[in-house]
Amino acid sequence: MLRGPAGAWAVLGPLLWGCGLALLQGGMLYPRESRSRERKELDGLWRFRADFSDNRRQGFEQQWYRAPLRESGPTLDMPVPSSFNDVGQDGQLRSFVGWVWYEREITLPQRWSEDLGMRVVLRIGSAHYYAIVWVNGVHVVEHEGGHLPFEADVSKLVQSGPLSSCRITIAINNTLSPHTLPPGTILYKTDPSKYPKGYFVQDTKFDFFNYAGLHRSVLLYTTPTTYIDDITVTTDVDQDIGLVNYQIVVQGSDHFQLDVCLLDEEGKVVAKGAGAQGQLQVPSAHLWWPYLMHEHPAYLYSLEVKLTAQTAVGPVSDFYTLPVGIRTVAVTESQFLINGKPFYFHGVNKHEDADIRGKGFDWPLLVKDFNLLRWLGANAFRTSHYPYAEEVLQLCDRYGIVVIDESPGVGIMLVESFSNVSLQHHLQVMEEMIRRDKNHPAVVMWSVANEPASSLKPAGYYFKTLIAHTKALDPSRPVTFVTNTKYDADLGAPYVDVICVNSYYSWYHDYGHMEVIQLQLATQFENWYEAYQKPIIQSEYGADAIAGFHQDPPLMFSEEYQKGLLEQYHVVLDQKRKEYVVGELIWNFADFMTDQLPGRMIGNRKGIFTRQRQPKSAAFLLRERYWKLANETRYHWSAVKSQCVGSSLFTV
Ligand code: BDP
Repeated sequence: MLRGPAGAWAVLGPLLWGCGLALLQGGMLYPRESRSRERKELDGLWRFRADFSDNRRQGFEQQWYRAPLRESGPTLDMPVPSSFNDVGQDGQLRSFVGWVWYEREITLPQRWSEDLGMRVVLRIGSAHYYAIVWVNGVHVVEHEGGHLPFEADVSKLVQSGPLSSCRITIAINNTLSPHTLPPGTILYKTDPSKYPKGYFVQDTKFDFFNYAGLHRSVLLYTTPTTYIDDITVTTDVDQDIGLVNYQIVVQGSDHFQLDVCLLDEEGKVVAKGAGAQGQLQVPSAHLWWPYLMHEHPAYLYSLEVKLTAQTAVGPVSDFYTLPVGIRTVAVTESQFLINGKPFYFHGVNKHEDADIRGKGFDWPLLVKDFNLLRWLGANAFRTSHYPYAEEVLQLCDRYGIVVIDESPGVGIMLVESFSNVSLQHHLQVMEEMIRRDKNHPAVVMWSVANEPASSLKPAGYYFKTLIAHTKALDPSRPVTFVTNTKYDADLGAPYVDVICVNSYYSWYHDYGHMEVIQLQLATQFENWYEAYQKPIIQSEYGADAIAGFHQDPPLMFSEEYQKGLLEQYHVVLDQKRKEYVVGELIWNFADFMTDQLPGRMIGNRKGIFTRQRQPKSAAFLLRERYWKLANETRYHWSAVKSQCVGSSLFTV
């Protein structure tokens, strides 16, 4: 109802879903500069207008994309990347539901519009939730889903006339329906004694604020017209030989030559190959090890790909360099193995969330978060509850922070959200996510969902199909979803490789009674293991604490209670990790914004850091614990490494 250009969403949505996976063509390589590729970032101030008209469709009725936005009414300055919600003083804009319009006029380098051998691509890193894009008033692309990138080849538009400027208009709708990911419902409140005419609210079943807007960079980049479209790398190890299997897709010509070259961190060539697919062998390979597991974690090689082709406009070359980590991942009945060694996940769950910018990408925030993770001794996190920015995964590759990469399948509660329409879309999202993230060594497992209503009847078929499809797309990684359903009622659990279970003992039940945690947690683990004989990760546990609230004896919401609850969990985790528990991820790394609810005091306060990234008492507790755990599980460690942040906690 709120979505479409005169109802186009209602028509387009199902059309897209109907076509399903066949629609997804082409690669989604991260736009890197190279000798043949340039990029122009369009971050900064954009013009912005929210369509407050009753049906939210005035922008389509008046075709706001046809002329500069300022000509159809007043506009605001809006920073990109950022959520639009928290940058202003307007409460109505903060909670706005419907279409918002972004616009930016840019000047292109003359070469870009004149060189017909150049391909110009517009790439949008994330537009939450549904986006329609026009360039100079011409519709170029639409995309559903707020956490994954999409692109349009705009060469013809920028090369079609004397124009050196170009106007990009993006309409974005944040409305969530039972078939979106995450799902939501628009509730119309029709009692005239309580609500004004046409009153509605967006209802969701997930616990974070539905921030919206252009959350990641928008950019233009170039490639030659014959170009490297996709690269897929998988790795293996045979004795001490690293095996790098590669597959390259080229677009634009059938007559081309491909040369690949693998360089080590010193820039020395260690292997060479030719052709669209093959295997490179690296004797005495440096493996990619997680942070704190090895004296040289996160070793990255560089795969340099060179394409040469004959085209109508003459010979062309394209160059792309991909970081490659050589490592293996495997799961046994009771272990998670990286490079054949048992790996214990000791880390966090995160959110993309911060003051003012909401879910907008921000380098200082990102670097701060990684410095905190390393200070903490965390070796892993889950991208709860959606795929994070590509730059986040790049830093994980570089620092050795292991990732459970999660889809936006959070809050799947309604029976309708298990329908074929929803499933089809979920399959497509998994395809987009794997296409984007498949080459990151840091990503060791896919999570297709968080806390779905997996005891509902259709959940069995839904998860069986979803997980089988995910495995078919990427046979090299285990697949899971995160559950809070009882072990004997969960219809999706039979299909996962690792059981990821969330529990909040003595927080959402038995409030204030920390003395019951050990019994309840031990029972939880024993039940799950007996039922499935699969390794288990405690994928969430925690308690709210308002930073600076102190109570002794501990009371809920105090720092002491949060700490005390964690300590109770740790007793049992220490017993069960000797058997089959392979990880613990605290909920949450930092406090984060949610909808307004009686149980939420300006957001969720289960962070061990505040939203401003300052530690609560629990952060120091976890720091001690994680460094202790790291001491137990490192391999081939010959010396104390001074470059390790917090290395004073390391023993030799
Ligand atoms: C879990 C959810 C997470 C919530 C957390 C909580 O997975 O998104 O924020 O509970 O209630 O069930 O704090």
